[in-house]
Order: sequence, then C-alpha cells, then structure tokens
Amino acid sequence: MKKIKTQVGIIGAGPAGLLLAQMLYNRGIESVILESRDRAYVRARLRAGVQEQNTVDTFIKEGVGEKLQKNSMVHKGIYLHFNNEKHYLNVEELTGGKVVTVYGQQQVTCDMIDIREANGLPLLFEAKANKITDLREKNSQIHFTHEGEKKVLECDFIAGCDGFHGISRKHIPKKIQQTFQRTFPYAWFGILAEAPPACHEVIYAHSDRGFALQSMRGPNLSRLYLQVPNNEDINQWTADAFFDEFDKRVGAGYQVNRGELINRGLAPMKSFVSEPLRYGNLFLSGDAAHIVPPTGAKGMNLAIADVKILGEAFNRYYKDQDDDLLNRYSEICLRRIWKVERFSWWCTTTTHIAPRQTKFDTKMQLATLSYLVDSKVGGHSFAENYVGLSFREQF
Ligand code: RFL
Ligand code: PHB
Repeated sequence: MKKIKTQVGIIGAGPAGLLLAQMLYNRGIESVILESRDRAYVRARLRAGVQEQNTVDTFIKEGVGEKLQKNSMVHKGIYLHFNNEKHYLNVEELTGGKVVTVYGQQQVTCDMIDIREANGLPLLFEAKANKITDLREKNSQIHFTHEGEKKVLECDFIAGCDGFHGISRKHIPKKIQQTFQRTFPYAWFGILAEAPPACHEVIYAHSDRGFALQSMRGPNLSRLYLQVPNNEDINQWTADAFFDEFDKRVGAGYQVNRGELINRGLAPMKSFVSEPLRYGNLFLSGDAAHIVPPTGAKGMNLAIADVKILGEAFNRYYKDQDDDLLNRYSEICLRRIWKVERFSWWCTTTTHIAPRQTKFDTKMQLATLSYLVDSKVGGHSFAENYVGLSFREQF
C-alpha cells in the first residue's frame, strides 16, 4: 500500500481546510489536503456570501485576499422588513466603524485552490478519507482511496475539516463526545438569478407568508432565499412564481429585479455542536464540529475563526515546542461557538414562521424586531454579533 508522510494531514478542501493549509505553508509547516470531491465540483459549490471583518482580515493577512479586495462589496448595514415596513440598521454606525464584506465562499475557495496549486503544494481531489488510526500514538494515519488505490497518509496531527457529513467527528469515542442539536421545521429555497440586486444591501424580511432574504454575488447577480417546508419540491417552482412570492414577503412596495435562474437549491436548517473539538492528534474545525442555520451568515465565519486559532496553535508547537494553545484549542473555540450558535438560532426563530406558530408568537417576533430598530442598545447588540464578535478574550 502506498504511504505518504506529512506533518499535518488535512481532510477536506472547504474554506476551513484550505485556509489552514495556507496558514501552515506561511509558517513553514508541511501539510497534505485530501478532498473527496472532484476539483470542478468544489469550485462550483455555491454557499456563503457574507464575511465578517475578522474573516476578511485573516484572508488578507494569509495572502489569499487579493482578488477579494478587488472584487468584493462592502456592506455598512442591513434592511429589516416587517409589518410591511422597511427599516435600515446602520451597522457601521452602531459598531463604531465595522462593516461586513460580500464575496462568495465559492470565489474565495477558488482563490485558495489556485494559490495552493500555483505553489505546487499537495491538494488531492477525489481522495476520500475512509478511516483514521492511532490517534493517541506518536504518528496517526489517514486511510484514503485515490485513483482507484487504497493509500495511507501518515502525520503528526490530523485536521478534520471535512464538513458536517465527514468522517473525522466519528473518530471521537462516544464516551467522551457530547452532541447538542436542534433541527428547524423549515428550509431555505435559494436561487441565483442573473439580475442586478434591486437593493444594494442585504434585506432580511419577516412576513406572515414566511421569511425572505435578498443578497447578491455581484452587480448583476442576485442571491435570493425563501423559507419553505423541509420537503419542498423546488423544481416545481417557476422563476415568476419565486419572484412573485418574494415581492409579497418583502412587502413595503419592494420589487425584485427578475432574471434567468442559474442555480437553485434547498438548504436544511440545523444547529449542531460536538464537544470536545480534540481527541488525541485529531482536531475538528468548521462544519465538522458545529453547524448553524444560515440566517445571520455565520457558518463560514465560524469555520475561519476555528482555523485562525488552530493554525497559530500548530505554529507555536512546531516553532517553540509549546503545546499550550493546542491543549486549549477546544475550550477557546467553544466559547465563541456557543455565542454564535445563540445568535444564529435567535436570528432564525425571530424571523421565520414555524408551522404551528400562534398569533402571540408572531407578536413577540415583531416586538423583538421593532426593539432592534427603535433602541440603540437593541441595535448595538445585533450589530456587534453581525459584524463578528471580537477575538480579544481568546488567546
Ligand atoms: P465544508 O465547506 O463543508 O467543506 C468540507 C469539505 O470536506 C470534504 N469531505 C471530505 N474530504 C475527504 N474525505 C472525506 N471523507 C470527506 N468528507 C467530506 C467535502 O467534500 C468538502 O469539500 O466545511 P468548512 O470548510 O468547515 O466550511 C463551512 C462552510 O462551508 C459553511 O459553514 C457555510 O457555507 C455556511 N453558510 C454561510 N456561512 C457564512 O459564514 N456566511 C453566509 O452567508 C453563509 N450562507 C451558508 C450560507 C450555508 C448554506 N448552505 C448551503 C447550508 C448559505 C447557505 C444556503
Ligand atoms: C448569502 O449571501 O448567501 C447570505 C446572506 C445573508 C445571510 C445568509 C446568506 O444571512
């Protein structure tokens, strides 16, 4: 069986795995990325759009932010629509100057793949990790299949960056692993339309008909979402039916710009955390350890926050033989993870209509939204979370 060796074996070429590999490269640490999907699939996967300042700063600092700086859009606030009224929350003002950046996860993933390949560094596509062994020994092994052959990657450490459906998390023994979860009784039907966004910033809309969200991926690309039942057959929807429903939900006279639908997908909504993030030589990062419902745009940002700490922890280990940050990795990340889980759960339950919701529940949602736009304190708390919690308490 073919055996390769590296310092850090990374499972998964999503934003978490790719950024970690880049951080390690910048610090002179070797890594190999194993990715089960093919290159074209990974490059085309449409997902997140809104990046916190922390995330953008990290991409720039690690040398993968050049295209992002040229082609992204800065958003200084959000529109909240409810009760058929439009309200603006000036996030920049509420946070003393912080903003978010709209640049597709798909684009930043492509940028990181291009940079890794241009540097001639190992990134194996169609390389599926099947099993991990010897997690508590000096060296651990990832057993994977590549080019029809079974192979082994031997490493000092393994970074499980293989998303929610990956294999890494399953290697933490049940007697030490605790999981916490909540599924929501609705999903997001998301489309990408060839049409200029009718509003230059993101709109979150509460309506009796269900939630709607307008975002974008460029000056001529609208990214729109509608709350739908979990089992919705999204292929039944015509483009016009989608846009008609969208306008009704956003209300306040809003009219979306219509165009050809170039992508459609159904995203389930789930909150999930697995504790701890470490077992022996295995470290989980990103969706492999936790997921949030997409309302509030936190999933990728949280993945990047984990990696920022893990990359630094590996650096201290290899540079100074200091394993203190590796030992505290799980605890440090979990403090942030639970705050972000709370925000995403709160954004979701405040703006979506649950199947058996009462009129009282709806009044509570509307009062909460109204408090956000009428009270400086309410707005401030939302804005602080939306732009991304500070890292100050963490290292
Ligand atoms: P990923 O991106 O899922 O990458 C995991 C990678 O691991 C590979 N893999 C394996 N490779 C080898 N062997 C195996 N056995 C493997 N098993 C899996 C997979 O093929 C994949 O390439 O996880 P990562 O890196 O942790 O990144 C997490 C983010 O992708 C995710 O949190 C966000 O997309 C969530 N999200 C959003 N996050 C934001 O920060 N801002 C947003 O605006 C935002 N919008 C969204 C979102 C997610 C959405 N969906 C589709 C759930 C909007 C939507 C609709
Ligand atoms: C997106 O652009 O895909 C997006 C924007 C805001 C969200 C979630 C997703 O809250």
